[in-house]
Amino acid sequence: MKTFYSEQHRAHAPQEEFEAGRMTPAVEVPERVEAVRGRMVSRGLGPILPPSEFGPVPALRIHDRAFVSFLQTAYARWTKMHPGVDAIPSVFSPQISALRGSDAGLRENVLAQLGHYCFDTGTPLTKGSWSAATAAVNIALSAVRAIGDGEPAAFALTRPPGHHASATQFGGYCYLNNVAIAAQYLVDNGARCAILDVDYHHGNGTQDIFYARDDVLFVSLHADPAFAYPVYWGAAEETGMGLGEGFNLNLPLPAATQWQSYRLALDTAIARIHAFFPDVLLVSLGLDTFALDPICRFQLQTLDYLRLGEAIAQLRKPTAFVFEGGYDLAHLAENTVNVLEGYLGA
Ligand code: SP5
Ligand code: ZN
Repeated sequence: MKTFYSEQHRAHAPQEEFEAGRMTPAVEVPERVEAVRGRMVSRGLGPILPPSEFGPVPALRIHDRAFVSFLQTAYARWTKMHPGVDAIPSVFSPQISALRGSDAGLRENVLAQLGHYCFDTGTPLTKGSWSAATAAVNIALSAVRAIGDGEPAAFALTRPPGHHASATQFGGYCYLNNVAIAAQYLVDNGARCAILDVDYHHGNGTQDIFYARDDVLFVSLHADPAFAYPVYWGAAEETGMGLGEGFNLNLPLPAATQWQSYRLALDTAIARIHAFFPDVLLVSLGLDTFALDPICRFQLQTLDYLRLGEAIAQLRKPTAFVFEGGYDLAHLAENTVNVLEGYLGA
């Protein structure tokens, strides 16, 4: 299996995020991807290749142009006012009903824009965030291009992750939605695709991007938003709208979910994907369902990830795995590679 990777991710190395009233050490750190890369090499899972350069157009098929140019330029503008600190919003844009016709703040003020284009305080915009985020997009695109060129499977070893980023907002450690951009690239090249999101957190950005569409199926297994981030999205009642009604499937699960019940939900997900007859499967591969994950509350074990890979392989579709969350540095690499080995061995 071809893995796509770039060392450009290291430019994005936030030290701290703001959560529950205080600064806490960042968990979405460069060591994550370096650990996975190391294990891909030691397990001999195939070549690790640099991404191709796709330019700005594929990301703009998904993201709002003003949002993208904000991400590109915001840190340089922010740092003039706040040298040496990462950009985290401290004020959030009012609901439209509360705006009295003036968007002056939004046009002029980087702080106002930050609270408009970002939806949480856990996703610092650093000096290197834009550079790393664009490399991640190229990695995801390279993986789906490899699929288009006939590879049965590919692994996009991306960071920062992407599935929380919508067309117009970043958050949840995500800036550009790697998997959504890759899916749109496939659609633009005539392929029908489904996205299976197995990250612990609901992929609210991906859901939002495809919510009114019937040409990309989004299926997500995640912690119930009643108790878990991103809290505003991920309920079972969110089934799509308009043309997209029935093409969004959320399978929220309780705290302490173990493999036995996870597997039942996974069977539901796989049946829905099967009925959609995709040409290509994209997997938002988060490993934060692991029992020892420091910020999550599921109970999957290391060997369960082999079974997860095998279950995905049952679909018998060309598959691009796109890396998302997973924060237990001691086991992340083994768990990730187990999914891929389970898939390849099935
Ligand atoms: C890609 C991805 O996995 N993003 C996750 C973003 C989660 N950010 C907020 C986490 C808040 C978790 N609070 C739990 C505290 C446990 N001590
Ligand atoms: Zn996650």
